[in-house]
Amino acid sequence: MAEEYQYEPSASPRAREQVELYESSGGAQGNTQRDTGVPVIIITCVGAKTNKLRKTPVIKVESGGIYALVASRGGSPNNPHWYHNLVANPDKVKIQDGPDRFDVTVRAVEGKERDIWWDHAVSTFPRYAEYQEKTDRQIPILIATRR
Ligand code: F42
Repeated sequence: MAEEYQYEPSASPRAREQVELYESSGGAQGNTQRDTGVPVIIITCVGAKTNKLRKTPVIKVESGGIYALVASRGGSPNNPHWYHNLVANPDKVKIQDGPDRFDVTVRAVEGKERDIWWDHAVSTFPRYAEYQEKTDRQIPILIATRR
């Protein structure tokens, strides 16, 4: 996927630096959320508007090899851009989890299935519950499975 698209670093310095450290260390560094130590993965996706390659750190919420990508954006009123990218290009997504990098396909989850993943997400990273309190937006969850 990477050979077809031009990489555009995140506009967030924190996210951009974390991606650089994660990738340059082969996943050995930059692989936790800075003040909680909770593991982090890197999502690579294709821009919904620019068709550029985008890379974003998110919390590792995983069960049985399936990953839940929680579009919390700190509880802001709007979904993160990466969420729009994944919805627009669900088959042009990679995950890096530590040293492992692999292609995934993503899909949104709703209802009971979403509730189960939400509970797992909050038990992994309790701040998600605080973020949901901050906004009327229901924080979307996308499920990523290996291709
Ligand atoms: N964010 C989460 O939402 N969930 C998490 O679990 C999470 C964990 C996490 C852990 C560590 C860390 O350092 C950051 C973490 N973040 C988490 C923050 C996350 O990395 C992102 O910074 C945040 O979610 C915002 O994502 P964003 O995609 O909105 O990024 C902004 C900063 C950005 O890069 N904006 C670009 C810009 O130029 O303004 C545009 C990016 C883009 O993808 N544009 C698309 C395109 O076509 O190129 C269009 C997208 C559209 O909206 O159509």
